[in-house]
Amino acid sequence: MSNINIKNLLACDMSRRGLVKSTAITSLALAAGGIALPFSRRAIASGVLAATAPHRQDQTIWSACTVNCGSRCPLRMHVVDGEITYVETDNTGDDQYDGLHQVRACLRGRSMRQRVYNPDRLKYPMKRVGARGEGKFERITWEEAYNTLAASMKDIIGKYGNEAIYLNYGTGTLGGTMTRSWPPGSTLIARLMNCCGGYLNHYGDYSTAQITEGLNYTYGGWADGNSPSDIENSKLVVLFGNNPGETRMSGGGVTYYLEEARKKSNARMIIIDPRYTDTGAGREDEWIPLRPGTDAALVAALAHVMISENSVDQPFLDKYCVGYDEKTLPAGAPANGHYKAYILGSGPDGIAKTPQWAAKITGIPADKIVKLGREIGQAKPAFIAQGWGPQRHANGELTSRAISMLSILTGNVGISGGNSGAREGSYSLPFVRMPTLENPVQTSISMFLWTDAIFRATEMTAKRDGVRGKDKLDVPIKFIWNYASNCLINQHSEINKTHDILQDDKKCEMIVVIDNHMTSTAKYADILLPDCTASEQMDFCLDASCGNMDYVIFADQVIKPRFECKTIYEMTTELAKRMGVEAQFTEGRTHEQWMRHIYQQSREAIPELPEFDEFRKQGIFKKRDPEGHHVAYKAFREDPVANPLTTPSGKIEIYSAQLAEIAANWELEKDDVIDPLPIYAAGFESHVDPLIEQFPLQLSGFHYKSRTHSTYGNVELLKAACRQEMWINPIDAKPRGIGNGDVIRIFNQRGEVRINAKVTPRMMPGVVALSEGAWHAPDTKMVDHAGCINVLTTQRPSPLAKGNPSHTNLVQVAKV
Ligand SMILES: Nc1nc2c(c(=O)[nH]1)N[C@H]1C(S)=C(S)[C@@H](COP(=O)(O)OP(=O)(O)OC[C@H]3O[C@@H](n4cnc5c(=O)[nH]c(N)nc54)[C@H](O)[C@@H]3O)O[C@H]1N2
Ligand SMILES: Nc1nc2c(c(=O)[nH]1)N[C@H]1C(S)=C(S)[C@@H](COP(=O)(O)OP(=O)(O)OC[C@H]3O[C@@H](n4cnc5c(=O)[nH]c(N)nc54)[C@H](O)[C@@H]3O)O[C@H]1N2
Ligand code: SF4
Ligand SMILES: [Mo]
Repeated sequence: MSNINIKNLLACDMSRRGLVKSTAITSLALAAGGIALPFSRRAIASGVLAATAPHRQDQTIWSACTVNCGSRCPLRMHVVDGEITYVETDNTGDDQYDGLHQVRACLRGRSMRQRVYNPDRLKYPMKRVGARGEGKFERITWEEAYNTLAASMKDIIGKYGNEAIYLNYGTGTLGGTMTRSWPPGSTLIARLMNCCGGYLNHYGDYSTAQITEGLNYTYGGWADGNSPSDIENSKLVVLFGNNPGETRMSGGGVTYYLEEARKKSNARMIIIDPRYTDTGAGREDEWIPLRPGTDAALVAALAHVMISENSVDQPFLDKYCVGYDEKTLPAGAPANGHYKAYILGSGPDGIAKTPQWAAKITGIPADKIVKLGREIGQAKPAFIAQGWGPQRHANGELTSRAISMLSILTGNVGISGGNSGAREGSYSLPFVRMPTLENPVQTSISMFLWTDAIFRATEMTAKRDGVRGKDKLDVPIKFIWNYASNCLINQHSEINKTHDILQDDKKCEMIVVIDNHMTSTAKYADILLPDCTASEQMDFCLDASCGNMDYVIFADQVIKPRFECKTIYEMTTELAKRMGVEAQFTEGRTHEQWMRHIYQQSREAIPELPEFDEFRKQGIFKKRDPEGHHVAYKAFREDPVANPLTTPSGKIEIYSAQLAEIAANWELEKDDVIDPLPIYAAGFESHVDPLIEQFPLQLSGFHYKSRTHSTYGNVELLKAACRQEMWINPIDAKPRGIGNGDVIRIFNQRGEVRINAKVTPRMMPGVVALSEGAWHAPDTKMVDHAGCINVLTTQRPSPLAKGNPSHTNLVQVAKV
């Protein structure tokens, strides 16, 4: 079995499984149906219609929800006279958990009709006429839009070079193949730009910037995880800031596996999160709230318990790891620079990481830490995993490495029922993607620092700002492609600062936004292009975080493009014509011909795939992992010499010499810590920052069930079902005179948000939470009235990854 690391080929959220397995043939029992509806609403609906209207054509067409929620779902769209009348989901297969179960869409996907027919739909190409962000536009023709863009591209490339052109992060349709919007290098925009000399690239993502960098030094590359289906072999499940009940909601997603697998193993489940999540909601055995940003302190104390009580897996640490104790500390590391010394207090800081020490930092009582340390030390195998909430912090790189230490200390890596301490992994079908050619430009910036690259680009260096491929940036960003992204405003940190940066159109000269809706980002466009939704074009949809049954969806064209909307392939083809690169760009293929082409290649990799037209009727192709469950680092565990990791030593690096070198050479700001060991360091804007005097509450974000980030944020039904509120404990609400439902002000030095309070014991005292993605609604004083958290977040990056510390914020809260 060959292991191919595919992290760099795959998308932001869902494809992170680290490994593609070679396919073995298993018999497939796909129910031929999918379009056959037994007693469905279709029969009822057409019965009703038949009584009132002459014959109308009622069709069911497969489509999909392609947003970035980490899941993927098929949608069966009911169409009458060219209009979607209602939406259903997967009805194929035997629907057995161990078989080919149904991939049922969540309420967001099922409300797709309300996104397609939303009053916010962009109808025509437009150009800006007011100031940026004012939202004043004038309708133009597609001809004018294409010609303006081609002229601007030529002008900017001529004046500044290709590094002045930037593809902004955007995941609105990353589940698609033709329409795929992320990573930037895998989009049709990239293909176009690669035909025209290239563009400034970005690395990292808003989802996992810190863990990607952090665990790269521990495991080498993207840290893989066991499939959640493997929990059927676990005795204990420990989840750090991992909330599949809200972030993996599909019937093909992690939440379903977690529940079904736990039914089989009866594994205890402990949830460590400042917020009592829906993943818990009565299903957990224990919820342990802790202060945001302090997981590494908790882990250090758990390690103290396990080391003191001799429950660490010493043979595993000796054979597979570097730097646990003196024996495996690399040459060149300082004396007592190893992990055990750090924990027991004989390292440079001289502090023993006792439960009492951690209790003060985390807010978890010391006796609870002792009990948890014993439980984790004794229950084998244990599935220890982290979501990406703990790492989306100022000290997230250290936190991600620290949490993985629990799996490492207990020897749970590479075994069935265990896990690496990273997020769960899954099986992955080797379906072929649209080829997007090579970017001739090597320079890249962290996806989070694009605003800096507009106003202080030439000051940005490799050692201070993480510029890659060059020692420093030579030119600022002058042209931004913003495709299926709300990251210009809504999803990027510190909105008021971004607003100021974008106001000056001498700095960034051209912003082109391609979206379906008039989002807050769209308001900052110079040229605004109306895209087709997934319902208006044909595509394949894939890359779900899907346990041990992967699938591909044939998302057919359901209705004609609305208004003057066009597909991304048509837009980029027209631009390629005007840039003189059409032949290279299209290779003579239409949209459908490209799909048939990549499907043909995919069938070579996955021989069980049916013919194109059969697949089109069938809608979804599912296949179970021939290995049973995906076990991360299995080959390494079996034979670490034959199958080394890609770290410099080939082993798990608890002490990283590479990080020691970076720590010695990079220029860091106050409170920024990079360390060779997975230590606890509070980071900036923590609960011990002097700023706490002025802003005494820690504000953490979370990903919300009513939206996928901001997408679906304009569906009224979903807004009413799951209201936007700020969670606050009664202990913090009472002295502020705040009652449940009251309108409150949440503010800090960066801005102010007004929204209703949810007063609830589900929130840890001292911490408040606001879900990310609400549509920014500023008044004339830039006070937001929708609950958009990015008014309050900072653009200061984390030290190593230069990533977004979205969940690290200090605020004050008051009743309006
Ligand atoms: N404070 C805070 N900020 C965060 C986060 C956080 O936790 N806290 N999370 C971060 C994370 S993890 C991520 S991944 C980012 C996500 O940020 P984005 O990638 O910007 O995700 P969305 O907000 O869903 O925006 C996607 C855009 O795509 C559009 N779209 C949807 N479908 C289509 C389509 O078919 N075609 C086109 N052209 N457009 C389409 C939508 O209308 C929307 O405007 O946000 C980040 N921002
Ligand atoms: N419904 C829905 N699903 C989604 C998305 C969405 O917007 N909506 N977005 C998708 C995307 S792109 C991504 S990247 C993923 C995001 O997945 P995650 O990053 O895992 O989601 P979050 O909600 O940001 O964080 C998970 C939990 O971490 C907790 N947390 C915050 N800080 C800390 C901390 O310091 N320590 C601990 N222990 N816990 C902490 C939060 O309270 C939250 O409950 O979700 C995906 N799924
Ligand atoms: S939002 Fe996610 S879980 Fe919901 S239907 Fe879409 S892909 Fe499925
Ligand atoms: Mo994400």
